Parts: sequence; structure tokens; C-alpha cells
Amino acid sequence: MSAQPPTAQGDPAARAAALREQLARYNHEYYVLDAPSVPDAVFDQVLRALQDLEAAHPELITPDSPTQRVGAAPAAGFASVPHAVPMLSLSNAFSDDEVLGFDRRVREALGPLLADDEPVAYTAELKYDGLAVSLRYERGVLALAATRGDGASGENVTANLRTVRAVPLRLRGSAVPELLEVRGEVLMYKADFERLNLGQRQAGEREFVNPRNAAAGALRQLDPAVTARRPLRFLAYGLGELRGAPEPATHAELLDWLRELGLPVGAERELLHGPQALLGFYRRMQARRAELPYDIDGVVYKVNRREWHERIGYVARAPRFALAHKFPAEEAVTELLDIEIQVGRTGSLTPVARLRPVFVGGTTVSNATLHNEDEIRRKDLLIGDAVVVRRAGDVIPEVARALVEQRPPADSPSFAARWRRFVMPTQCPVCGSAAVREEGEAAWRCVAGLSCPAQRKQALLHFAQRRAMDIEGLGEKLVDQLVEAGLVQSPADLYRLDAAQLAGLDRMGEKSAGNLLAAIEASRRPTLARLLFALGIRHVGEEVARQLAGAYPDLPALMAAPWPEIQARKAEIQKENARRRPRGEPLLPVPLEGIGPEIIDSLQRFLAEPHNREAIAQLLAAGVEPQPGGQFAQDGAAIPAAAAGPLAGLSFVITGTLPTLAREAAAERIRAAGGTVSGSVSRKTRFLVAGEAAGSKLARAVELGVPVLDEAALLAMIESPQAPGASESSP
Ligand code: 9MJ
Repeated sequence: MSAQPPTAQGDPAARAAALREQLARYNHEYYVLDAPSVPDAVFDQVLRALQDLEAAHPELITPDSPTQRVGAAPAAGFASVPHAVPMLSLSNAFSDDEVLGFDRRVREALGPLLADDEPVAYTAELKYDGLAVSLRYERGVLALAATRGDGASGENVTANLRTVRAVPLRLRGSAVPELLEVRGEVLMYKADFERLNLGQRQAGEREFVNPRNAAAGALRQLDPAVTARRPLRFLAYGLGELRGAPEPATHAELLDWLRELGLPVGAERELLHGPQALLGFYRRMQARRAELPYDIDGVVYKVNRREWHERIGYVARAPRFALAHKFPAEEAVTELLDIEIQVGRTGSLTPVARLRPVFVGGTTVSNATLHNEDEIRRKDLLIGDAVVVRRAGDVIPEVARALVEQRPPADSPSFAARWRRFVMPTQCPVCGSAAVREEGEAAWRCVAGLSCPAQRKQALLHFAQRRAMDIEGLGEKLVDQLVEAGLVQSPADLYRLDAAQLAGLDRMGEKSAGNLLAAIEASRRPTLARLLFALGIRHVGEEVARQLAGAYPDLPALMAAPWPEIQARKAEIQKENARRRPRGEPLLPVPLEGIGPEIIDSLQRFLAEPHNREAIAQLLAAGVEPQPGGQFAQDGAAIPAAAAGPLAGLSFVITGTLPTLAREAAAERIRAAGGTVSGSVSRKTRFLVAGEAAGSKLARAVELGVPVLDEAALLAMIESPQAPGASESSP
């Protein structure tokens, strides 16, 4: 990619024109076509070439040169400018009914223009959450940019809009109208907003609250050089004054034409017929809201035929031929009434915000998790604060921030009456046991384990949930009662419940008791994976549980697994693979591949706890029969010492080249026979299997007195039913 078209080499004027044309094309590809052809660095390089050329030939500078985007600040703030055609706002709808009403009124206004069974054609587009502006192009050159203001006149923000690269300084094509006023929205893309805030954070500056606020702030900068550093965009959606060109007949054609003239137009627009199609568009866009590159606060419907617009008319300052169908607001302000502590299944103490109920994101929110004490400090939340609650799409509601500016001074009587700082308790609020915050952890934990009723309840709910043991009907209220009545201490107790015990509980009729007992009964034969997940071992989610169930035949095998050895062997294999990878040699299969040291550590701790082992034993004793959850893992690392087979409990190391078996094949045979294979010789190694060219491992085995086998001896051991050790030999 050359910055110097060869034809323009000699003549500076022609070269400047060619560079400008090139830069305009890059901008157009980037902002209008959404298909950049060159990296940003090339744009910058071409821009610099033009700057150099203009510095050497100042007489060549034109007002629409891309070097002239950042100009001088307006002398006395923003001047007021009248709009030649008023900038309208839109009527809002929040419900399906209101959309049906809109369509009905449109039909009534059109009267005989529409056949009885003919649906109205609408363009549906997105409602960008930015700031409306009007751009005035005179003979194709950007002459004026104004905010909406009160609709009749706005502020002159030309100097700032000129810095927005998505706004062409000159329209494209040969059929440019004498005068064009285009209406659209200035906004900031979400990714650009995140980058901007990252920069603010790194510079120790105040972060922006959301893309819309950041865009509004940028637009109202008195110094256009500041605006130029904020990544603003523009999307066109309407027409103001037009001279010297015929008006497009439909809104869809208008948008196409604006795009041809080089203006960015949103991609998500559809031509739809009748109100049901509009509602479908609304729901589709609502579902896609989070994945769009910019924030939208709804969709907009416009009668497609522009010649009908005047006939349909206006109410106040809003057209009756268009409607904004808004999404439920994602943010609302309410009061942080209190912060309470919830005790989780693993004892974690989670602060939860109790909020004055507020309607946000389509539901009423009265609680929101605050995650941990650091989060409360980071957000500088005080009980009593006015807070912004956010619920975007289906995500759980969160307290986005406090309106700190609404707090009275800390020494005032009104502050003392309502505000207070939250202090994390050092005791479990449910059982009173000590709470500790471990090194490197964000959460405080109650140390009482399952003797804490809160943890017991959470553990039972986890055990019973659909993705675990799937005991239908065993919900929060019932678990509370069962635990409080002392009927259920651990999961195994569920399997000993009877109708007489249940009859004593609140709101427990004969029928519900029967249903519950049947649901418990039906859960007696879970897959091993489900049972493992149901046990609620920290870091053992569904996927890890599935992997474990694939590697072990049953629970006793898992409980007897030699975890330190497995971990050591994994580390060795990973080291060996790290050596092989750069050489392109085949990699060894890694045992329990997705199960990292943190998980193994957690499993080991869980299984080392006598009360956990007891809980498992009781489940099995109570008649829970886990079904094998999958195949044995190929690598067999997880086959425990207690597994059956002639080599059960024996550990092997293989070294050198064996006469017939590849090393990994020999390892598989050993594991299939119940033995384990490790990568290095230690005192715990029971046998070394050595082949041709065995080196340091053989020396080490001899040194430690570890018996050495050849391949034939190994195979004999595997095939022989007799006790191992009988066929020892030296190579
Ligand atoms: C927004 N905000 O995205 C209009 N708008 O049309 C769209 N606003 C509008 N159209 C007439 N897509 C007045 C305002």
C-alpha cells in the first residue's frame, strides 16, 4: 500500500487531492461500509504525508481537508442556531398495545389510501442511545452541525462534529444536492468506551459512567482537540432541509441514498408489514441488544412512504407516522436500605444489598449481590446511599454505583440519621462460628462447615437441584423446615424420611408428602457424575464431575485414588510434552487433563475430611447407587490402587526401547492391569521396565534397589494370575 499514487508524484496540488481522496476512502470503508481495507497505521501514515505536503504548500489547504478536522474553539461558547426544519422528537411506546394503537391511528389517518386488508409498510430501525444532531451540507461540504436543543434551535457544534471521522467533511458522488440537512445520532461504541475508560483509569482520571454520557461530554467540549480524542461515531436516520434533489419516496430509499452519499447508516433495518411484524422485530432486537456494538434503548418504526407523512401529521412536536418502542430501562435509582450477609454452600459470606424495590430491566428488584467486601469498598457504597441499580437483559441485577453527590457532609445530623458504613462481620451471622478471610481470597468464610445450618441448607439445595440429584419439589422453604425440625442433617437423611415425619411440616399435605418421597426415591440411581456434582465439592462443577466419573469406576475408587502421585505424574507428563511440543514429537496423553491442581487440591481436602467420607458412606448405605458415569480414561491415571487386576497397587516406570511395545502401549497395558505408571524412579517405584538404551533411570533403579523387568517379564506378570513379584528378573 503506497501513500503516493504514482500519477500524482510531480504536482503537489494533484498529490494533495489524491491523498485526500485516499483518506476519504479509508474513512468511508471504515465507518460506512464497516469494512476497513487498511490498518489504522496506514491511515495515519497517509494523513502525515498530507500534513507534510500542506506544511510545505500552505496554499493547498482546503477547509474539507482531513487535516483540518481539529480547528479552533468557538470564541464564546456554542452559538445558538435555528433549525431550518424543526428537529422532532418521537412519541414513546412501552407495550404491545401501544404499538397496536399506533398502527390503528396510522390506518385511520390514511383512510381510503389503504385497502381494508392491506397492512401498512413500515421501516423498523434501532433507537440509538446517543445525542441527536443535524448536519448541514452545502454543495456537498459540511457547513454546520447543530444539537437538537429545543427542536426549533440548537447549539452550533460544528467544530466538534468535524473531528468525528465517521462524519464525512464532503459528500460522495457526482449527484450531490445543493443543500442537504441530515439528522442522526452521535454515539460512542461500547468497545471504544471501554478503551477510553481503561485509559482514564490508567491515567488516574475519572471514568465515564456510560457511553452516552461519554458521548454527551465529548460533544459539549469547548476545545475540539479534546473531542477529537474521544472516539465518537455518527449514524444517520433522517432528513431536514433538502434542495436540489428529489425527495426519496420512502424512508428505506432515503436511508439507502444517505449511505450512497457517504453517510453511515445503521445496518439493522427492515421493511415490515403490519404491527405484528413490528413486535417481532422488537423482540429480535431486544434479544440481540447485548451483542450490538453500541447501546440502544429501543427500536423505531416509521411509515415507509414519506409522501404519507404529512397526511398522517403530528401531535405536539412528535410525528404520528413514527414511534419509538422503548426497551425497559436498564438503570434506575433507588435507596440502599441495608447490607445483609448470605451464607453460601461453602461457607462464603456474601454481602447482599437490600434495596427499596425498584422497577428496572422489566422486573422489580429488591436485592442485589455485592459480591464481597472489596467490591463495596471499591464502589464506595454506604448504607443509606441513593444507588443506581442496573439490570441488563437477563443478567442478574447489580448495584452499579452510588450517587455520592447526594450524600450530606459526614458530620451533619442528616448524615448520621441515615447513612452508615458497612462492616464485614467476623462471625457467621447464622451459626456464630468464626469467619475468616484466607490469604488471596476475596470472600470471608464461616469455618463451621456442615454444622452451620445455613451451609447445610445450601448444601441440601445444591444436592437436590435439577442438574444434580434432581429431587423435584425440594425447594428452599422445605429445606428450611427439614433442617430446622432436625429431620435432615446430611443428604443421606433425605433417603430415610417417611410420610409420618413429613406430615408434621407446614403446608405438607398427604399428597405433597407422597410426591416428595417419590421424587427422593426416583433419585436413588444417579449417574456417578451427578452424584459427584451433587456433593458440592469446591471447584467440582458439572464438567469436572463428568471427567472424574469418566476416569473412575465408582465412588470407593475415587476415594482411594493416590492424588499426590497423580499430580506428580501429571506434572511430569506436562513437562515431557513441553519438551516434545517444540520438536513436533507426538504428545503424551495428559491424565485428567482439564482437572488442574486447584481442583485436585480441593478434592483431596474434601475426601480427607472424615465427616465428608462419612456423608458419602451414609449415602451409599442409605441405598443411593451411582451408575458408572462413563468409560475408564484411556490414560488410566485415575485407576486407584484398589482397582482389580494382576498389577493392582503396583507402580511402574518404563525406560529405554522395548522390543515389541511402544512405551505408551506398555503403559496402557500396565494401567489396564491395574498398575500405575510414573515418569521417574523413586523409592516408591515397585518395578522398572527397561529396554534397549536405558540410561539414567536404570542407574537410579539399581542404586535404589528397585527390581528391573524386561518386556517379556512384564507381559508374563500381566498374564499370570499369580501374585506379582514372582517373575522378577534382570535384563
Ligand atoms: C434514534 N434515536 O435512533 C429517530 N432515532 O426519527 C431513529 N431517532 C428519529 N430515528 C425522527 N432511529 C425523529 C427522531
